[in-house]
Amino acid sequence: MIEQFAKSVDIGLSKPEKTLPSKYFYDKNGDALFVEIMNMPEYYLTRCEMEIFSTQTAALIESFQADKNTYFELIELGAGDGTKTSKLLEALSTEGYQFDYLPVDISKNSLDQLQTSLEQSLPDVSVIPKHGDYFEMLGSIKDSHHPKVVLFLGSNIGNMTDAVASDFLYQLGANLSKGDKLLLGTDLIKSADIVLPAYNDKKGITSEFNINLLHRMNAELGASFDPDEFVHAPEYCIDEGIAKSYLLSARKQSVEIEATGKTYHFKEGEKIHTEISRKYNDDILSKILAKTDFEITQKFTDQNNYFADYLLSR
Ligand code: AVJ
Repeated sequence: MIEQFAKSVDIGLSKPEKTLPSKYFYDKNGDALFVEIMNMPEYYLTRCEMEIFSTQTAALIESFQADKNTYFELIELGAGDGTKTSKLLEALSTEGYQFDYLPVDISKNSLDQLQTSLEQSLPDVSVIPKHGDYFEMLGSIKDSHHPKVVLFLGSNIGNMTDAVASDFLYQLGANLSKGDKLLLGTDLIKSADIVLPAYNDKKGITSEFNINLLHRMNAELGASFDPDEFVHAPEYCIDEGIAKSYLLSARKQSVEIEATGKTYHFKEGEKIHTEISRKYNDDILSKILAKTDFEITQKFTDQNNYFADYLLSR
C-alpha cells in the first residue's frame, strides 16, 4: 500500500504540471474532514441527495425492480458513512425484501464505523463490508450469481475523468448480469456561485481537507512538506462543468520525500492539481455510457435540480 502511494506521488510530482491522486485524501483525518464537509452549509451535494433518498424512497426501491421472493445483493461502492443508504436499507427491510448489504470502501476506518452504526440502528439488515479500492473490487462482484443493485452515490464518480469513468462503468457492466441495476449519484452542472463555495467554504474545512494530503505524505512517506507554505486554490468554470482543486506553492521551495528518495522543486505560485469534481447533465452522462452496457432508465432529482440519481439498467 505504502509503495503504491509513494509510486503514484512520484509519478504525479514528476510531471510538468504536477498532480496528486485524490484517493489518498481519505486517511483517518481525511475521513473526519470529509464528514465535516458533508455537514457544511456550502456543500449542497449531500443534502440534495439526502432529500432524494428521503422523499423518493418508494420510487427508488421500485426502480430496482427487485422481487420480494428473490434474494439480491445491494452493493455500495465508496460507502463512506452510509447516512443516505440507511434510509433505503430501512425501507427495504421493513418491506420484507431479502438482501445483503455489501458496502465497499477504501477506508477501513469508515467501513468499521458504518458496520457498528448499522448493527445498532438496523440489526435486521445483514452487512458484509468489503475493504478495498473499487476498481479492484470489480472482479469479486462477479463471483456471486445473485441479482445485484449497485449504488455509486454522492457524485463519487466525479473524481474520475470522463475517460476513466467510462472505462470504469464498462468494467462494472461487464461484471454484472442483464437486469442488474446501478444507481449513480451525480452533481449537476450549475453556476459557479453555487458550485465554487462548496469547494471553498468560509471555515476553511475544504482547505484543511486538501492540505491534509501534505500531512499524510509527511507522516507516511517521510516527506518534508511545510503545510503552511501551500494554499488551497479551487477553480470552476460552468462551460467545462468541472470543479478542480489545487495546492498552490506560496513560494519557491524544495521538498524531499524519503520513500521516493527524491527532491521535488516548486516555483512560487506553482500549482499541484489534487482533485477533479465533475458535474453532469444527461448529454455528458450519455456520452460516458455510450460504450458501456448501461442505459439510463430513470432520473431522480431534488427540488432545486442541483443533483441527480440516475437509475441505469444493464
Ligand atoms: C466525495 C468525490 C464526491 O468531489 O465533491 C469534497 C470530494 N472534495 N470537497 C466531491 C470533495 C472536496 C467529493 N466527492
